[in-house]
Amino acid sequence: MKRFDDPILVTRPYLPPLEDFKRGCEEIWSNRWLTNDGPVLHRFQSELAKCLGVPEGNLALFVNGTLALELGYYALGLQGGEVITTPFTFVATSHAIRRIGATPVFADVDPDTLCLDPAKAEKLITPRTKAIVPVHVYGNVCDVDGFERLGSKYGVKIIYDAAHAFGVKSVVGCGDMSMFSFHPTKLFHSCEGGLLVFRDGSIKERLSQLRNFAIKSETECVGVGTNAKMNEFQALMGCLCLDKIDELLAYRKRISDIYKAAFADSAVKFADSSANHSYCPVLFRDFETREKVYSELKGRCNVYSRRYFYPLVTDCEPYLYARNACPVAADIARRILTLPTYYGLPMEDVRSIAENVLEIVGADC
Ligand code: T4K
Repeated sequence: MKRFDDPILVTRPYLPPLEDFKRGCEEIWSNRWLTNDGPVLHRFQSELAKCLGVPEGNLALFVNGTLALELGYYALGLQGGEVITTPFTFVATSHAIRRIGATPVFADVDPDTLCLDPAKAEKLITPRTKAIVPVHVYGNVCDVDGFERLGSKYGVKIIYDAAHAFGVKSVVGCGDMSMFSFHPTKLFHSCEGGLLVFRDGSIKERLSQLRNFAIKSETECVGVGTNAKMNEFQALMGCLCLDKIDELLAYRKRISDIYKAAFADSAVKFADSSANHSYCPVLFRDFETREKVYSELKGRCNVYSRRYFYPLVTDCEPYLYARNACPVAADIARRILTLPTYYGLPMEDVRSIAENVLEIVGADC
């Protein structure tokens, strides 16, 4: 069993060369413009549009992914309605629904992709349903065709929480809207940040107003907005990380391939089917094995894996009304562990982590 001298964390952000960041700061100094739709933000937006193949009029940047979701839901008019979503996600997906005055209704997930199952979501559609919010969890792609069908059949909005899916080309432009998180724990980041990509370009102006207190002009405030603007330093970090995106993706694929090969003939199921390898989730036989691996990796190996996403959202206090509604998700949340993956993690360390996991599990198999 290998014990690492320095702790291995589940993730570390990519940092561009400091000299490049300093050069960008010099530009910000000379602009003397720090936030509120500055020139670096505009550069970041146009580079993202090019990279994603989406017109600039169909995307908007925010200070973080949670506020991007909140304002996206709000701009699409979900307040007061029911929104069907998955409990197997980070709490932000549901918090944003609640914070705009809508009610999350939880449907179960598909046991293979771990994403919301459209057939289970359909059973919960009522006249009060305004939207469905599937999550491309770990970058694993949802059944997009299934959700498109539900959107057309019932006239409900489809909004993807694509927080984990930056770099997965096929998800861009799906549904009415998608949100990508640029938090430093993501494979691509802007210190903090969130991006909305939306089908209907006519809501761009509304989103731009909502993130700036709903101010329309010096003398007009046209709604109850908030402050969710991305600042110039975030945008600078985003531009510098975007320059490196192909390398970041390629590096993660190599890590994922090592874990995949290591667990191929074992009782450990590797659950990453994504194209961006943003996480390296593994499923164990039962809760006890998962807990043992989590604590022994930490205690004996100095490796800090994470139980994303446990507890399940419906086991968290604000959502207990739906406790026990999703047995597949509940089972997965008790058996899953995400292993370290990030740009710069040495491949021999990845091999050692996988060997440690197999050794810990060994006696139980
Ligand atoms: N929807 C979904 C499906 C999401 O997963 C998220 C966020 C959102 C929406 C909302 O997007 P944002 O508003 O965040 O843009 C983290 C993140 O805070 C959160 O962004 C993320 N999902 C969630 C899955 O994970 P924690 O509490 O696990 O982060 P923390 O601080 O424990 O960091 C994890 C590891 O990363 C640690 O071992 C330390 C390391 N780390 C972290 C940071 C921030 C670093 O090495 N450097 C750093 O700067 O929540």
